[in-house]
Amino acid sequence: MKKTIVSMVWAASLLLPVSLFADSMAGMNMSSALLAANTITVSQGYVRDVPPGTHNTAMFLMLTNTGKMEQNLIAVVSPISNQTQLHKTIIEKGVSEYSMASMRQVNDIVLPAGKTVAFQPGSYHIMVMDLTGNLTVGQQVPVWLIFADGSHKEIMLPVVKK
Ligand SMILES: [Cu+2]
Repeated sequence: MKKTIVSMVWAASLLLPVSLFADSMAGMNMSSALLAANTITVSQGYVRDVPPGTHNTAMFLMLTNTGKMEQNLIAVVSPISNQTQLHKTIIEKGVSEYSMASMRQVNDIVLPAGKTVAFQPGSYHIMVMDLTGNLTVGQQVPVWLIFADGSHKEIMLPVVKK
């Protein structure tokens, strides 16, 4: 959505006098520095190895928002899978002393400014469904993180046995 607005601003700037054009160029540079793809850093990421023939796995990572604006992760895409979802594991207290862990799909994950959000077992994870092939430990998997502001970040995550 924001990307469309940026393109419209860009198109409008072509019709403006030179001085205003220069101002809007400065604005463009600033907005590019504010894009999620340029302010989110990734660490400790991996794809969990699963036995051959398994259909699903999960990706885990730490996302740090180094910017001053909140960002939203809305989707993840990778060629190892036909479908990925953003999931959160929720521990639900039962009526007895037993609690049950269940996974719930979420539409987006908020990445607060200056904070690190951990995708780890028992919490947020990237659910990888319908694997297109078997995984190999040490294999480097290309992954695209897609943000609500229309920017994306391409990263490589290793397959790790956990
Ligand atoms: Cu899940």
